[in-house]
Amino acid sequence: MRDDVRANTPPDQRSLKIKKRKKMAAGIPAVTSSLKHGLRNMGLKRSVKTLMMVNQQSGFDCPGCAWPDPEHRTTFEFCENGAKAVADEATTSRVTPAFFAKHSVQELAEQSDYWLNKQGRLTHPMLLEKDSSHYTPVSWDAAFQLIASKIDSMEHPDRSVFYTSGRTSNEAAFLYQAMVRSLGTNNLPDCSNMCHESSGMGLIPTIGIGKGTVHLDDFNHADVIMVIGQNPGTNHPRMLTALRDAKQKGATIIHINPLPEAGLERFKHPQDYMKLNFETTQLSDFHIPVRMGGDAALMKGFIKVHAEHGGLDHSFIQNDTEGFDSMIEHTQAFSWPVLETDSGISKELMVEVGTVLAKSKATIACWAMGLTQQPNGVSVIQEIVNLLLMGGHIGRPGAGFCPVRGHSNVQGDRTVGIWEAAPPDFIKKMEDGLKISLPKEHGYDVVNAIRAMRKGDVDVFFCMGGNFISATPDTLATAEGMRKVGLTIQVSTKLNRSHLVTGEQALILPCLGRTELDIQAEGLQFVTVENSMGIVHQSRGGLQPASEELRSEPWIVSQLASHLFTESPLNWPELSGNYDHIRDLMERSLVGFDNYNQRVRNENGFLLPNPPRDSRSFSTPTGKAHFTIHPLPNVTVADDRYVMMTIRSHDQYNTTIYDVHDRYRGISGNRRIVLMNALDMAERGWKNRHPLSITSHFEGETRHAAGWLAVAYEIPRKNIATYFPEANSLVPLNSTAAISNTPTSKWIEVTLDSEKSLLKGDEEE
Ligand SMILES: Nc1nc2c(c(=O)[nH]1)N[C@H]1C(S)=C(S)[C@@H](COP(=O)(O)OP(=O)(O)OC[C@H]3O[C@@H](n4cnc5c(=O)[nH]c(N)nc54)[C@H](O)[C@@H]3O)O[C@H]1N2
Ligand SMILES: Nc1nc2c(c(=O)[nH]1)N[C@H]1C(S)=C(S)[C@@H](COP(=O)(O)OP(=O)(O)OC[C@H]3O[C@@H](n4cnc5c(=O)[nH]c(N)nc54)[C@H](O)[C@@H]3O)O[C@H]1N2
Ligand SMILES: [Mo]
Repeated sequence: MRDDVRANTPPDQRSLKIKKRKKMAAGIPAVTSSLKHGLRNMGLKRSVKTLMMVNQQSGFDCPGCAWPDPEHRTTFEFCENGAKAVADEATTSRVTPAFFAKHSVQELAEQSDYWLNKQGRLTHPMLLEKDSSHYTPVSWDAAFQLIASKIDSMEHPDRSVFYTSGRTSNEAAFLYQAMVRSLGTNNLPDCSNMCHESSGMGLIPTIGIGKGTVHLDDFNHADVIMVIGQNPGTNHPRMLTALRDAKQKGATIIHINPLPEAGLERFKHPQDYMKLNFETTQLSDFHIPVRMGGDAALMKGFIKVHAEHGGLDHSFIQNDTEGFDSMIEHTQAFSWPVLETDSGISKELMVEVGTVLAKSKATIACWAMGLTQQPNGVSVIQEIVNLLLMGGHIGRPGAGFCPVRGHSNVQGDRTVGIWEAAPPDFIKKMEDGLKISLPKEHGYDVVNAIRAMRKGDVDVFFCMGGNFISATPDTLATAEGMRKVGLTIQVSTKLNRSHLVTGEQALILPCLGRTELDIQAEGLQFVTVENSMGIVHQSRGGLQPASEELRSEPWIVSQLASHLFTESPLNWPELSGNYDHIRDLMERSLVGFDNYNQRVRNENGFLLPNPPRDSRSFSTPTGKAHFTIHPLPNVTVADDRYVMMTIRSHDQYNTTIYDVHDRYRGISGNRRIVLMNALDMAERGWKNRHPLSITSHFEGETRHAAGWLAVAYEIPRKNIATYFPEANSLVPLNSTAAISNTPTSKWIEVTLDSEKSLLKGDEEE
């Protein structure tokens, strides 16, 4: 019966409304939208109480994104979308055992992601037995016994896989990886594999660290800030404040994106209304509507201009880098017509902007998924490294690299050991700290974990947060793999599709969220997180937990570990009784965490070491920063094909759909839409709302999804955009970026076909 559970998001049949897209981000609509979501989910008193704690030194870290907090904070240190993320967790609705008794898994699987999330917080551990139609309550102890017995009966520890999403605290993530590695496997895939993996893989060999090299204050000293493949108005709204401040101090902002995303055109800080300041700031000086995948050609164009216009930091190039001459020689060989065709940008614009870059005394490059989820995600980031190294834009005020992280603690999780391919020196230090011998062979990343499931090689699949089935590529293929697993376990706060597309047996373990009080054996606890700029700080919730049956993530790990290991040098239950004990263990097992318990109690936390930023030193094998050489990716597709990117709307947090609107892009009422160039539509005689089906093509295979509506939009020709996760069934599992193995969610070759009308009347607005 469970075999026909739908793995995809059912089409939302509500009628699509199309308005002109917005040019300005934030402002009054943002204030009303935060309030609306707060009031709807939490009521007035709880909204005020909760929102006043967000990102305060004594409050909790916003689960919205990983953008850092300023040292001097206002009472309202959150944005519209952070407020939505908080309201979503602090909702007063509940998913109880009675709810699961009423609805079969099959029934729930037919609901949309929006509906599932709206049902509220999970309250009890629940078990789905083999061949049964309903989840039933289970005790925590019985749940741990079931997992332990399954793990015990495995032929090899590598038949278990442990996924992590990026909201998990440092303490929980550290204990979790210690448990998994003690078990004898490095199968630790995480959301990073689908997110900024390409950034890490691009930066480690070139500058010796897989993280950004700027402080928030660097934005106040930059001449030029590039924002590449990123939509901060929606996904990192507080970044707009930093850009506005930089702009007011004279920085030039260059926005490189196939779409003209709202926040970068005009920005109005919502808090300015309270100061009766009604002016808006134009943020970007240049919008470069690069065609999808064209950034490598664009960067090569900038490098050529840079080389011709001077602005080279000769002593830095000479003393601290390698490979400059061959990189320049290689880049000069690309002709302008080739660079123009591949980037979709004229030589004039490349020269104009390249000249601005060449003159800059301090440049920051920011980027996100528009680059990392491309087939050439790693090498295009290394082209940015080439560009910035030429001018010595690293390790000095106002300059450096800023990969803008997504999940609020995704960077911290990696720092403390959530890494399927951790290097030997990291494992060695971990072994010394834990006094346990750990496996050395690399484990599965996300894509390889799915492949292993499909081959029947996985008996136990444990998810520390996230929504694996909806976040991963190739939904139907992943669902097929998931159903071959013996036991799947989800540690979650909210109901999602991963609770409905499961292994033979499935467990839901409900946990505390960021907003909630966390009381353990030795009293009230706080956790710590690391933001996008390497600052580790505290986070403490203040709300009563959504149910008495909720447990903290560190407690869940320590209890499971106690059931798994009869003998262990670690006293697991004691560790989670007081998180200071976990932090002491982390101090011994990780680099950069000296006096952890003391330093993290500083008001603004502490900074992790970052050699390129702190001392312009590079932990590469040669001790120097490296210029690298890359061919141009092939961005040309057959005449009848389009290239599709899958992006976020303004009303979602990854797979969590808050509502069916995308305010800035002027779209509401339906998420199964295809943004398309008006000329491409005209060529096929299509108008707004024209019904379509999409077929993706990869290595001779096709994947098909029906029930989409065309929307004319400012997007380069032959490029189209759809929303994640609806379009994930079209992303081929094997289509991944070279080296990082990240699914190419921003580069999917597709054909489009007319469908019979889904709606009455196809009239245009
Ligand atoms: N409110 C909210 N906040 C979030 C999230 C959320 O879902 N909702 N998600 C969080 C997470 S985990 C992450 S990783 C971040 C994601 O933050 P973003 O990376 O901003 O998210 P996407 O919507 O994937 O947008 C990618 C951008 O890349 C552009 N793009 C696509 N292809 C190309 C290309 O070839 N070249 C260039 N130059 N640009 C391209 C798209 O037009 C789009 O503007 O946000 C985090 N914050
Ligand atoms: N096509 C396409 N696919 C993509 C992307 C894309 O741009 N396009 N983006 C990729 C990116 S960048 C990312 S990061 C991944 C995201 O992948 P995931 O991190 O796996 O997905 P989320 O949607 O963020 O996970 C949401 C779920 O997390 C649970 N949750 C929320 N808070 C907590 C908590 O505090 N603790 C625990 N234990 N659980 C919690 C809730 O149950 C919620 O339903 O998706 C990737 N997939
Ligand atoms: Mo992400």
